[in-house]
Amino acid sequence: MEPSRVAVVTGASSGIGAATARVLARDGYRVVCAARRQERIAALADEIGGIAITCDVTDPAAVARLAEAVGPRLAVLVNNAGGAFGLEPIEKADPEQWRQMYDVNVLGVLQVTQALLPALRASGDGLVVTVTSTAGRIAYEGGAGYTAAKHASRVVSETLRLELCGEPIRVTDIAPGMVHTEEFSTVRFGGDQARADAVYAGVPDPLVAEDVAEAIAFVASRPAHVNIDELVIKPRAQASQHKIHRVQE
Ligand code: 8X3
Repeated sequence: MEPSRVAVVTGASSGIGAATARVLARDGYRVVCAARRQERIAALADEIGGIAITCDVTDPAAVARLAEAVGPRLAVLVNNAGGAFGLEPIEKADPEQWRQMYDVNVLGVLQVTQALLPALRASGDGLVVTVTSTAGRIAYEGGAGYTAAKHASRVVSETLRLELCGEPIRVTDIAPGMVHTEEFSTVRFGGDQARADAVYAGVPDPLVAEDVAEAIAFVASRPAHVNIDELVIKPRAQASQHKIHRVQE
């Protein structure tokens, strides 16, 4: 691969985003690490020889600055920024949390993809990977705000593939199941660590961020004519959303 191939990873400050930035840098990409928390992405960019761009994907001005920093050509965009807020049933759900989830998981993907498509096209071999979730394929109690948003981002990805057919841009939806990252569940439960820990309690080996990052690197390393449409990745202990093997701790 040419050493100058550029990749953008949103939500690169932690978890799957940070792991993906590291793996793509290892594979020879110059990685633009985009996230809101400047200090974290600055340290990551230093570590991997990349570039840190402070960016809230829900802020159009910040996204425009990201596109400007990326420049005229881009090989890989990883739409990873996203998240879940709350686990209340529909009867009690907070519409503001739903709005935030739609904003970051759907409109964020829209805005970043719109801004970077010209550069992806200009590279002659572009790839858009969107990190959705198994939540984009199923429903579970208390999850409607998040699952609805992830279903939407999955459909955005599918539609983009249709719209770009015939152009030199591949489109992939990566759908992880249970991934034990430092922040996903803690953020979902507003910092309640006990509730966050309970999600993974007794699960022998949940996925870790690196498992998903390696899948993204695999997708990116396929020849230009090979489009991996979708990858659903779960730990062996998770046969479905409601069937998870747990051992007594
Ligand atoms: C995370 C998977 O099951 O918490 O995207 O919705 S789940």
